[in-house]
Amino acid sequence: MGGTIVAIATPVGTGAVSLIRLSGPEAQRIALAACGKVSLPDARQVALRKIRDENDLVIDEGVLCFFAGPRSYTGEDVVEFTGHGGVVVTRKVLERFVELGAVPAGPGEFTQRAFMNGRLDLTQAEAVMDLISAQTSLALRSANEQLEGRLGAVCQDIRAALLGSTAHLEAYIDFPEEDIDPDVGEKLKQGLLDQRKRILDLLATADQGRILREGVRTVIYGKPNVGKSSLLNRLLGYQRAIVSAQEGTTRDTIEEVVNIRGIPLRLIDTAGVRESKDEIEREGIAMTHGQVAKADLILEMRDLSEPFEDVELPIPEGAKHLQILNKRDQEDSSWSSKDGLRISCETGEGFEELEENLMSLLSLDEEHWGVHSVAVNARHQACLLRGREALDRAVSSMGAGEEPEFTSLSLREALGAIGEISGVVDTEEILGEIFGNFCIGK
Ligand SMILES: Nc1nc2c(ncn2[C@@H]2O[C@H](COP(=O)(O)OP(=O)(O)O)[C@@H](O)[C@H]2O)c(=O)[nH]1
Ligand SMILES: [Mg+2]
Repeated sequence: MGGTIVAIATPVGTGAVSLIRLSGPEAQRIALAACGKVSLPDARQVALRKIRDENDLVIDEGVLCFFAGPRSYTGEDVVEFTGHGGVVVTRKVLERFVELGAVPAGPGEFTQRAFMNGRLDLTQAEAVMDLISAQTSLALRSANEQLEGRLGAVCQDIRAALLGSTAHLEAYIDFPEEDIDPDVGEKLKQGLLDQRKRILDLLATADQGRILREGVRTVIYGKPNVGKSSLLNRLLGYQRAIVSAQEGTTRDTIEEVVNIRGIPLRLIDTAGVRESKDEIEREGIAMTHGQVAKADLILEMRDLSEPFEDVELPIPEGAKHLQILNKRDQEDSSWSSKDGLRISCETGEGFEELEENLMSLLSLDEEHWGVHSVAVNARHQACLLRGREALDRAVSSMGAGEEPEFTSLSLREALGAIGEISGVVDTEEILGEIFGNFCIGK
């Protein structure tokens, strides 16, 4: 870190325009040299400029903007050149900047610099990536709220309160002749329990966070030919999976994300479950059971056109599960006394009701979601769990009348864990993990 980095910030390919971004102490010098020494526009103003090669030949003409650090995305001097969006011309401009001393940026390096320079905390930096990869309006809203710093603010609050308690407790360690006043001890303990509750509240959002970021793992499960692949296709709106009257057509699992009322469902179509002699089909059926075991939601499908049979497929205990009766357009009379959600993948009947059932089963809808302004990701969850464990140790050591040093040690650990969330205490390792998943130029 420290040099001047450059990257193409727009996707590679042909488009109307493409944006090339420079950041670092040399950004201004490099841009000026590339423009053939014509002055740069004032900070935050745009001007039309030509980028020239070493022989003064024009490579491209476009709009140049200069952001003087620290008032820029990265906190450093930043230059953005918006040129014509051709693959070759864009690459040539990039190469020209490299020739003049810039270094190609790694994934997420601009955002990492923004974090290093205090423009964003770590949760906000992660939100940038969440925002870019948001697949639904709810995921977008959640990313925007995190980008505003809500999660970071809650964590900072918890940390500040714990820090206060730690300082208070450590004052007793510094004056060993004084015992902790039982009243003060009780207050300290209550303070820790309050923060523990806030940590638990954040932890409770982890499932929603995963669903927003990755989708609800929804497995379509049933016997062959009941219409599982037809359901996937219908919900997707196009023919993704092969549908056929021949049993055992789907042998592999097929995964696609659909957006149902703002909630991403990661739909997994599976091989129908039956006794099979075909080795490949048997492999597929084994995969089906694997998928069912990992599912957030199981859509168990049955066929109304076949006579009713009183056999149930095994469903893991506690799994969210919805039974769907398909082919209502050809319902056999043996089903007439049976309740259940009836749909037809052929005619599209019953799909409104299906969506409503899904939403209430997941207790998710846009209105409901309004109360959850933050939803933690797997990294936050791991930090929170460590924080909670350390806090538990601190609280029980106080109750057991142990030396305050023990309590203080556990509190320090809790502080470290919570601090990692927003990056107050960072380690190289965490940063590499987070920013390595970014796109180049961000
Ligand atoms: N009449 C009727 N046929 C359906 C319906 N859904 C699927 N099918 C037919 O049932 C057969 C099996 O469908 P498919 O989606 O391949 O079932 P899968 O083996 O469970 O994936 C195909 O011939 C479909 O056209 C439905 O709602 N009504
Ligand atoms: Mg199928």
